[in-house]
Amino acid sequence: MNEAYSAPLPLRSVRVTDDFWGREMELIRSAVIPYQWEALNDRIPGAAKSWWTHNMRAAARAVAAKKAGKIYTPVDRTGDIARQPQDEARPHPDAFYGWVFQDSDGYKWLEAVAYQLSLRPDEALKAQAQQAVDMICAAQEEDGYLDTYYTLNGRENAFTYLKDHHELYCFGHLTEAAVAWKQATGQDDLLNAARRFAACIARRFGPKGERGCPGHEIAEMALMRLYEETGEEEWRDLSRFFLDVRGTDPSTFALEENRRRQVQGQPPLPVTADRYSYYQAHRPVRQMKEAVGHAVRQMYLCSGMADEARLMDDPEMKAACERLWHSTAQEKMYVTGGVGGTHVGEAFSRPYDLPADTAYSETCAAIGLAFFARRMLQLEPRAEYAEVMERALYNTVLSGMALDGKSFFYVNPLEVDPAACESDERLRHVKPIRQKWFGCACCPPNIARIVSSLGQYIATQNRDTLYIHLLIGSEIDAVLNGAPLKLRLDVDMGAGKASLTVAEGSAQGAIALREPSWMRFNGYQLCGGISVRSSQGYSIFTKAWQPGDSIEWAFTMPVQALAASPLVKEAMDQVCFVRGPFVYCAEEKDNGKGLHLLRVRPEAAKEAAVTEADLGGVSLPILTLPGKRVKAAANAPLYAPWQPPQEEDAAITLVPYFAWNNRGMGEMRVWLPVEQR
Ligand code: FUB
Ligand code: ZN
Repeated sequence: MNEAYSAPLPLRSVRVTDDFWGREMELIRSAVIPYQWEALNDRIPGAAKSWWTHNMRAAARAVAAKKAGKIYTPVDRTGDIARQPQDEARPHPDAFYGWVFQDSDGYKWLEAVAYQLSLRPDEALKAQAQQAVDMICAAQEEDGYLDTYYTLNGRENAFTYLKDHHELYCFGHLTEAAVAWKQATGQDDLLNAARRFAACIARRFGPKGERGCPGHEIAEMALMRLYEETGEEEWRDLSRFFLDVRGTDPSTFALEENRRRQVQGQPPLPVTADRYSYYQAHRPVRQMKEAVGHAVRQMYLCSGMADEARLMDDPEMKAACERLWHSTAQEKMYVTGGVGGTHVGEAFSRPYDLPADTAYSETCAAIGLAFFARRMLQLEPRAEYAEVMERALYNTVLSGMALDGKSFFYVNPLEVDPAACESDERLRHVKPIRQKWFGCACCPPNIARIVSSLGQYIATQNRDTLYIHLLIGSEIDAVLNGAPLKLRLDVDMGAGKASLTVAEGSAQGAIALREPSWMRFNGYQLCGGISVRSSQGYSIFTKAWQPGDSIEWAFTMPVQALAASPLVKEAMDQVCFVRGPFVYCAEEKDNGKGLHLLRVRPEAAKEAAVTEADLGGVSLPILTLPGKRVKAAANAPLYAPWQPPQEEDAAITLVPYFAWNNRGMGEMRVWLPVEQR
């Protein structure tokens, strides 16, 4: 592998000490993980059902029956993607319930638990997770197959509907959890289950087997991770196979559809790949230029492609990743780091189509963007990747969860009017208040796993350089040129002070610190002959590091008004305010109803007062700045000759976007119209 590529440090080597993220991680440990286990067990009153433990137990019984030589007859086999069979109030104990990908929710939860256990041993939590691991292992069929939907609905149909069914997706999440579990506990139980399922998949698909690839990507990056953990090259090769078969003619999705159509007596469809852009299977991945289709799928595919580019040192794949990065981050990303401009198919829209109110911006898609960004950083440390990763993490990823960790957003628009959500079909996907759980609950446990593994986003290292991508207070155990070095990164955003200190160890090498574009400072105070150079938005400090060496700096985080490119019609003549990595928004609670009537001057950013306020159990920095409110008489005619708007002064209060909607339901708006002069 190319020595310039970097890798995240083992999770326990990056211990977050930061006030802000420390609270989030502790929230996940103490509140979110226990809450989500209750949800997976369907014990949250008034919440949508998960069916996770139900399906696992039912599948385990079916597997046991098959092993005992009994004939297993499925209860129901409608074969549809979203089945809610029978009467949910009186569920049949042997029937599968929920979406076909329901298994993945528990796998994500387990992965989050594993990360938490890596950071802090907890016997009670481990015992609970062990129950989940045992349930999963019991639901695995003798040949390694593991997907409760097909085990309960007709195993003979397994792998016949890769386009819309999710066996390979569930496999991917199982594998991610298994590697995390192995790393946390040293146990092989779940890893072996993942390997056995991988082997079952590899017996069916691959250069010597059938052509096929996942309809919902993730297996690609998961297989690469399994390869990195075990050193077993067959998993890397299977991942590569899935990547390279994708989008080639004849389309495996079309062939699969035609087999289904034949059974239904319908004429065949053309077998060219070009119809499958929703699944990113419209052309070979190496030729892709634009982020298209289902946003989470696209981001997970990009992550797998970036892994392949790194692990195979594949410049053609890296170039494809760069093109897709550009399309995503420069043409299709919300200022909040969300992606997915349309709810139709939970998908990317055309370039610059970024509507604020009908936005989809699924929490999982922002998580996928952070995965992609971290992998691009591993390929090449460029601050632009880190800035996007940071934007996604601090804004859309966190907005997916309430400050108490007990309710969640699936979609994250930049403008919400609860009254409109109630009455407008076009906004049916927008929930104006976070939900306790979802029938399709992909997002909540995804938040738990990414926040619990934050250390893997803070820093990466190669042989001679430690890259610090996110300015998040932490203790970092790096290894430079084979020598261990314990570092302490302290960041006090409130006081505008930061330092990086060598606590223990001596090593020759470089520490590359990202300089965030939102930070204003006059350079570093260095202690001890450190040489400094700058590259791609990182300051690179090189020396023979000794205990006590330190880099210190004082900074400010001025409030800034940001405008979107004039090509973004929906944000024309509007600005949003940001401070540090946080995007701010106006809420009805502080500014009254009719947020579209507010007017701001971009220069008012300089006059913004920063104070702390309780936003629902947590005290956070808020902004107050002078603006105007257009007077809107209730009886004004619908149309009238133009006149200068009647405006009154208004003190506008803005709160961090991620923290909105923690003080009850109300309007919210990120983009604010600029005052006419
Ligand atoms: O299909 C599995 C997950 O459910 C997707 O990633 C989400 O967008 C949701 O559709
Ligand atoms: Zn989701």
